[in-house]
Amino acid sequence: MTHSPRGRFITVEGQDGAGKTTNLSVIRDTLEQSSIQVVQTREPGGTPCGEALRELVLNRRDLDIAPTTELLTIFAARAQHILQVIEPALKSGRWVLCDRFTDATYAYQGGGRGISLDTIAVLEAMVQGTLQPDLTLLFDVDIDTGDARARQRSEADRFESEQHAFKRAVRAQYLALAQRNPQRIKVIDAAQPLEQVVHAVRSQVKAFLGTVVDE
Ligand code: T5A
Repeated sequence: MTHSPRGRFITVEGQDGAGKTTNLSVIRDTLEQSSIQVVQTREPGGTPCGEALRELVLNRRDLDIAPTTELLTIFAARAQHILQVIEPALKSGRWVLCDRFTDATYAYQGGGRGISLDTIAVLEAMVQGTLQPDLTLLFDVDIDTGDARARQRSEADRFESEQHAFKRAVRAQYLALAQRNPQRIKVIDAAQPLEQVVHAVRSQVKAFLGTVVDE
């Protein structure tokens, strides 16, 4: 019996309104042009249970949700997502393209809410074991531009309604993560016109494909 090689795990990250969602199709197209089967998903969410938990943490403005409750809810959704979607896809040789993953937890719950990064690391180890993305594209943009773009797209959720200081801390934490993990996290200057962002995204994905083919 032959086994397919394990798939690769690609995540996109960034502040609200940075342009992640817009560029998911660019990443997907670039992979599919190389005949790679892609499972596209998102966090929080990606399973029926995870989507219900997403609704709770993003949109239930009527509830007073403590930071620890928010953190545990996001990891609860992640546990379900890994079990039902991410691991089965990777094991079957498909690639997983995920709109946000645990870097977002470090940025929003760590940077934004001020939860200790060590606490997040404990939950990360418990829920993920050794699972980590192989490539992360971090869309970085100044906060005013991100806010303006997010506003033009939809009504603000619980995170988009946060103050400037929260958003500054989120961005700073994302950039710190990129500095600590330069092999995995590639920063895209998302303040550029869309055409240039798309070009940068394609280049990063092709460079990553080159490393996979060369293995
Ligand atoms: N969260 C998530 C946590 O707190 N912890 C966690 O662990 C996780 C996983 C999820 C929220 O949950 C939080 C963080 C988030 O607040 P989400 O679904 O990721 O939210 O966010 P969305 O609301 O779907 O999307 P974003 O607000 O993040 O925006 P995007 O996807 O970055 O931006 P996008 O692509 O929708 O673009 C916004 C607008 O800008 C335009 C687009 O056309 C669109 O209209 N645009 C550009 N315009 C000009 N130039 C460019 N270069 C442009 N790029 C995009």
